[in-house]
Amino acid sequence: MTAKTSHLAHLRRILCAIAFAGTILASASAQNFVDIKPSPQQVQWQDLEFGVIFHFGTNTFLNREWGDGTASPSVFNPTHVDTDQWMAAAKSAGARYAVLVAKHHDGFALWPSRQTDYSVKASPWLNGKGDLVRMASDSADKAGLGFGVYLSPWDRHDKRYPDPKAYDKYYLAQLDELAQNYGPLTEFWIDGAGSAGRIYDFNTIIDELRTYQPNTMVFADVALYKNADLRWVGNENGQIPFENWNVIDRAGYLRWRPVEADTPLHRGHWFWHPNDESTLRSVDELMDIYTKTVGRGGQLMLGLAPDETGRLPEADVNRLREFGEAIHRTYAHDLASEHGHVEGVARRAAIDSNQDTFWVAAPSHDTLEVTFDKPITFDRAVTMERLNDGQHVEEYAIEVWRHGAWQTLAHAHAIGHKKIDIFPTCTAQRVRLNLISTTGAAAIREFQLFDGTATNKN
Ligand code: FUL
Repeated sequence: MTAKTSHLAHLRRILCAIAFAGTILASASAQNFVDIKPSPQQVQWQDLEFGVIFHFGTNTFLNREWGDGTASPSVFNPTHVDTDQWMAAAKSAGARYAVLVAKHHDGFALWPSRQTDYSVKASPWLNGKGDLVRMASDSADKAGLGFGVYLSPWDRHDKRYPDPKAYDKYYLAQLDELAQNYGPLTEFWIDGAGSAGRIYDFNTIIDELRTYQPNTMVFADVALYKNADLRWVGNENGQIPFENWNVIDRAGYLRWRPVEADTPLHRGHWFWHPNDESTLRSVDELMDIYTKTVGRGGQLMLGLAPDETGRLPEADVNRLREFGEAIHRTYAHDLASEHGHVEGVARRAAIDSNQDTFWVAAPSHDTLEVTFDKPITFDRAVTMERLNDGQHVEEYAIEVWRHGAWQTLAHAHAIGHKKIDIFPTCTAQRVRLNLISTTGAAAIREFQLFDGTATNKN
């Protein structure tokens, strides 16, 4: 090596070292909470707000919540499966997509999987020619709903389960069938129940899923799979009991992972049970759940259970419709957009009842004051942040001008996708959203005001 080449090699080494340090620095700075943004698919998914999940299988016929995997396929024999009815009912409640439990913990597959004998193929239903995943996805399509599947990792039937390698292969092959044959999947649900302590090769499994379904949002408990797109709220009561930040930290690994809160329409029951009318949630309970899930910036995933005939019980259908009507009635008249005035054109975008437009507030702190020609009476506010560039509001208040001062109606930290604040009914002529503290410039899609009590009085 000449002096010249060794000098060049030295220079190259230095440049490499600088580039390497730069990469480390760049990734270190990317690990700043405020820099984490959602993917376009996550933005789209968060706008869906409300989905339903259908549980139907051998448990439906055996009055059980968890099958042990020994039920004979002959028990699965619904007489009038009507997936159009399921989807119409979900739609009437206001749901925008439906997830089908394609395989629950009992291991019984609701589609004619080539990977096992334990499926609808072995049942008397439609002489073993039925495919419930096909029927449900077709009906969801027809109803204009997105479609997704749940494939339980915990499998109490399959004899490969004790052997992680063999079972992961089986699971992946089943997932392949679901990912390749039923159209685009809005969401793929990985349930953590029964899997404590078990390690699955989800990195490989999900890589495979993404090959065929690049836009599917993967839901999982953070403890089970940390690279999923969505996270479990941590309870099944239908509430988000914390300030809802979309970015979470898993030991220094920051990621945008919006929350989904799953809860069944029948308290404590995911599957249908005979004589179970008393567990059916009331409209008031459902509205409370809506406020505490969608109204806290998360996704509501409501569990629905067809009965042994394969239809949703009439009482459930009616309740879903009533729930949809109550949401509609409560949020029908946005007083801010109908009667409010704001200063300047830019602010108008936050009170135009159009989620596609938004107002960009000044960095760190700003206010949005809405004035009215006559006092308005209202009991709730709906505020939405545009999350495409991250979640920026750190502290805010909703205030009214009374007796010469601003008085607080609601005060909290996170707004996120959507925040519903309910307070004692109040009459005022000046109302404001006070962005007390924001990181960078917050973008507000909507600031809406409603009188929920008036609209629900009839
Ligand atoms: C849980 C399961 O154990 C329940 O049976 C149900 O499927 C629910 C949605 O998730 O973890």
